[in-house]
Amino acid sequence: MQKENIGTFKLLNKDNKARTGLFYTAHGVIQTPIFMPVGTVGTVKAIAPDDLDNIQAEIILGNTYHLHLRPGDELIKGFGGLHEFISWDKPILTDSGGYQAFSLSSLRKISEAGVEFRSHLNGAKLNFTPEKVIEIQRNLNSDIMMVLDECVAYGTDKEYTAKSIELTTRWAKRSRVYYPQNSGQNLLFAITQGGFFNDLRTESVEQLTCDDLFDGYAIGGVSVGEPKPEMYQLMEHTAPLLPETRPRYLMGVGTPLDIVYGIAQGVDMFDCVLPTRNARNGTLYTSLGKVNIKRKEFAEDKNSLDPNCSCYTCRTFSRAYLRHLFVSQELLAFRLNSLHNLTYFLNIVQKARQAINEKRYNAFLNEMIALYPDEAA
Ligand code: PRF
Ligand code: ZN
Repeated sequence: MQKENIGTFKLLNKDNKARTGLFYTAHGVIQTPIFMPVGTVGTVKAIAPDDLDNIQAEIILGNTYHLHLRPGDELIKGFGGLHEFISWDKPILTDSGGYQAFSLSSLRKISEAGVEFRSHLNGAKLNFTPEKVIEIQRNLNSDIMMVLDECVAYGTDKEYTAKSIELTTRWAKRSRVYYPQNSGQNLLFAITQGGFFNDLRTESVEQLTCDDLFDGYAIGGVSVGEPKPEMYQLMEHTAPLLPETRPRYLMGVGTPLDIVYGIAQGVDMFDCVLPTRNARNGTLYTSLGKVNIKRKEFAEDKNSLDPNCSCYTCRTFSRAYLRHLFVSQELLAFRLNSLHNLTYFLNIVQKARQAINEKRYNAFLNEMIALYPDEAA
């Protein structure tokens, strides 16, 4: 990638609020809207990089907190960075670890300086500051770094949430001061918060976007246990407030329908453990809806899992064999199921891009609502 192009976000087409674009990072260009497979500890579980290439994954996630704990970001730096360490030469986005401090750890203490908490592995005391998580992500050499933020729990009151967005803004600005290269080798995204209060969401976006300091903007604090209609309302309110000229990333979302709905609101990037986690418990997404592969009805089923999928799993194996692998707890089940589910999620964003480019996104959204009637808000 030519240095001067890094951080460029080129808008290609719009269909109402939905948009397609190209985002330039140090390890290549990603097409948006995009789904990013989650590889928290430096591996997309059960899947090797050549599989990821085959299913045309364009960018994967890693996690600052997990990789700092094990094997250590200094060690990874010694290998030339995370791409070299894990043998993946396409873009990597790393989450800041702030969210893990809130979701995994007990005994966390939040202050102006940062967040103090204990390792979920050995109980060791950790101190994450905005500067520290940038330093870790620089050691990892991630293409897209995320700032440290505070993700408040669902149901947090307005008074606390109002103070919290101010802190998240001060942390984001400290991160930018610590690594001042806008459009640098390591791009930096800010994370907007604000709980489920529209006015605080607006305020958080205004505080973080006013000086155009960041290479992209995320919506954090969603999918924290709220009812679906609240989540959809929040997306609808917040996504259009974000700058038109920067990529917008909805963190930790979601189901196929959530993603398609988010795209309709103008979101460009998504990540979620759903395809890989569900693959490992036998829940598979198909063009005909969700399938639980362990069910008896598939015991002698000679058909492929999804007649409309061209992944290795669907090209090669019967439902009966996939069921057998799963009920026998064979390791191959994890790989084949994960390959298929990731293919399904990557196909959704591919189809979404095509629908936007052909100005028929609303019809595509309605097809998806029809496919997942129980999930529609
Ligand atoms: N902040 C960060 N990472 C996240 C989130 C957040 O709010 C979410 C929200 N569900 C997922 N991952 N830093
Ligand atoms: Zn398949």
